[in-house]
Amino acid sequence: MLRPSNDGSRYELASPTALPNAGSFLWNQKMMIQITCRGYATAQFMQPEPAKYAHAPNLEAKTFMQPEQNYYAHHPGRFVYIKDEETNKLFSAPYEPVRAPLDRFVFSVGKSDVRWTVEHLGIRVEMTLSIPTHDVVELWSIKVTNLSGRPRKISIYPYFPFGYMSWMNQSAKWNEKLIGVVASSITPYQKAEDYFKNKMLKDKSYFLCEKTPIAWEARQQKFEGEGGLVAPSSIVLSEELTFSEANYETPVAAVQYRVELEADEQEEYRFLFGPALDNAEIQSVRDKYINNKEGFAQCAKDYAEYIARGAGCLQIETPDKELDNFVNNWLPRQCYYHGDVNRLTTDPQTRNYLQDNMGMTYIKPEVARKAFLIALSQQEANGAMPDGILLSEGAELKYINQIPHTDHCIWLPVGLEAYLGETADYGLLDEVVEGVHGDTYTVFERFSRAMDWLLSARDARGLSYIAQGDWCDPMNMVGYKGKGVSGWLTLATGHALNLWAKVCEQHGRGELAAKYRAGAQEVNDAANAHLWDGDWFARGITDDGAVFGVKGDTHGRVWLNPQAWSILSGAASAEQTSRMLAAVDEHLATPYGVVMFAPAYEGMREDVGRVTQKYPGSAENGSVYNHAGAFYAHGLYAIGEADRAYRVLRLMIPGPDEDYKRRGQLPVYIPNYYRGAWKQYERTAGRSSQLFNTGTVSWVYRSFIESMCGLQGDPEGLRIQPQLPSDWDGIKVTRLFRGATFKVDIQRAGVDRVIVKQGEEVLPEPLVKNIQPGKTYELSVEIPKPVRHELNGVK
Ligand code: CEZ
Repeated sequence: MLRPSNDGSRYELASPTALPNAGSFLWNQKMMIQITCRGYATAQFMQPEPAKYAHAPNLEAKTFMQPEQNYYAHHPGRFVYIKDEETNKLFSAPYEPVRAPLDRFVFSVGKSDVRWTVEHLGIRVEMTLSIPTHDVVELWSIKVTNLSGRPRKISIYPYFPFGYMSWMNQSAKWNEKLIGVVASSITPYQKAEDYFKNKMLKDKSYFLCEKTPIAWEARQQKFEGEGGLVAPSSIVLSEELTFSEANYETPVAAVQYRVELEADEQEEYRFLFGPALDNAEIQSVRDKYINNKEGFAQCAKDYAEYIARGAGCLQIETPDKELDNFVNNWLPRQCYYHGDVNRLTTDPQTRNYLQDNMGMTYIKPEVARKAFLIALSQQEANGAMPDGILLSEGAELKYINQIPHTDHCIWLPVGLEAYLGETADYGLLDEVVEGVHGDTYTVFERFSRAMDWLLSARDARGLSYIAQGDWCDPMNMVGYKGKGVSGWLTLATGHALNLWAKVCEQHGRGELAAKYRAGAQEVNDAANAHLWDGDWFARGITDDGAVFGVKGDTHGRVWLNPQAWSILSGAASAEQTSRMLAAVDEHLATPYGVVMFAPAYEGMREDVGRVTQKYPGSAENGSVYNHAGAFYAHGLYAIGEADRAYRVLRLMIPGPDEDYKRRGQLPVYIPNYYRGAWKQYERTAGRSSQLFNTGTVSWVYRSFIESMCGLQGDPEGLRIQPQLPSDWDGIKVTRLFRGATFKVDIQRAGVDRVIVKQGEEVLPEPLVKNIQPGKTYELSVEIPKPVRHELNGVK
């Protein structure tokens, strides 16, 4: 049903019904398209705010991508109908809207394209989607082959609906000169000032054809008639499409090619689909990609090169081939997507911006460097970080970024730790950053100011205020009256201060290091005094003084984040840690990963907030929220819990075997969550959100590189401290680091500590110093055998 290509660069799904919502995504800095195996698509482009060029059949709210989004017959999609002219039989590729039982189906997901092969009625349809590196347009090639061994007469009808574009003005018609259907609309608005803002919006959508079709349809209703999408009247009841126009009617692009194909004969068609300001722009797109014979090929090559630049810094060979495939091919691709386009928003949440760039550190560290400078230039006068970082001229803080969250400063030293480890670019700290609020400080000073703010934003007990949310966005009513505190944020503050203290020390600022270490100690002490519940840390204390995330709670009893971060911050003693790990195993571990908390809430708790209103087991309400799991894995590696950490990470990747159906997703990205609440809702537990925007991946990539493979930078060079799962004997790793290539063979041996050999020379400690860019280092690394195995006499 599902298999990778030999080199892992593609995944192929052989059924349109086994994982009906499984899909893939392509992006560039201006657009993104997510498309399912059955042909439904959600695409957006930036102008500079996100917009659509193919719409739902009624006016949509403009909001972020939806988890577990559903598809329906009229959902935007890209389809091709095939009619046998002799029998009048019909099917559609890739599968929707006709849903005919197919003889063969292959949905093939590549890193830089998406392809389908569909066979039915003795006809093969091959569809390929690619996008350019810089423009907003979809490039479609549709190849039709006669497999039946006899001459055939067929009609081919690409069907690309535009949907309901606007309630003010929408239409579509055939354009002779452009050779395509052009739909026009006016983005609805009501304020006079918006007229001027909207003037330059790309309100046209087009479907251009390389070859002139014999007929077309531009009006959705005319195309469908009474037959509906399963048997559109203008296909089934008429020999030719009817040349309809849409005049303030829902527009569509459907065109018809009638062909006679000899046995084995093939026809190829090419199309462009996208948004434009006016016909001149559409003409220029046509000139570039269709009139220029090399347009498609050049575009595919350029785009593949663009994607290849995000290949990352790690290739592994482990006993788990599916893991290798994911880590070598798909995980860096997803990190690159986040780091390169910032989720296609003009005001990414500050925590997302900083964490997405943490992932970019391992792919293009210069991008991460710049992100620190951009973010810090928007630091508020009091040292706080704003809720979102504005990335384009005229951008505004919108939606979630108008709600005060108190955690944004945390992510500065967290991301910096990764960045300095990877680059040792301590010069960054001395850069002078002019602020948008008129102040000027160095990076170092700005970090200190952010840490000072964290220290100041605490109550009399020393616990961190939560306002209307922390990392958990929808935890909006714990502290909206101004008193509530976050247990997680308190512990995260401890961790951030310790991380920053270390940098202060490395930067020759011992007195500041001492100050921030003392601050961390104070914060950790406060957490221990007010939040330790005997076996785990509580999640917070509400405005009215109720401690929650404690044994007495029927819902939201144990939360993962405070446990993970108490390990990182040093607040948890060894004794506390072992109690917490046992509690996590008991309350939060599920076959599909570790849930963010349990039991999931089943009704509104007004002193916690809208997280409790989400459906139990979905999103932040007790799902396997992978971002939280990634923090936990990071914490586990910090204390040498390699097996637990690996299990948490491995369960984030769909598969193998039957697990795919449960997750419903291809192993080409990690989703933001899998359904949790598995005790309450066993049937849906493990189901993927299908949302590939998530801070998870930066952490997971980091964990595989720095912890599992144990190849982490420090000021002197590359430190080697692998933490393999105990049932692995060894792995091979290629790691790019500071311009050099490290080929590392890691094997278990009868040693009591990590021994690194470079050639015949045993290094005095597991650290490669004086790294020469351009050089290849071949290292053999011996690591101790797992204690447990020796005790059991298993190996
Ligand atoms: O958004 C993410 C945020 O982008 O939720 C995370 C948070 O840390 C990230 O910064 C945890 O809350 O508002 C909501 O209810 C949504 O659930 C968002 O919080 C969530 C969506 O998954 C975004 O796609």
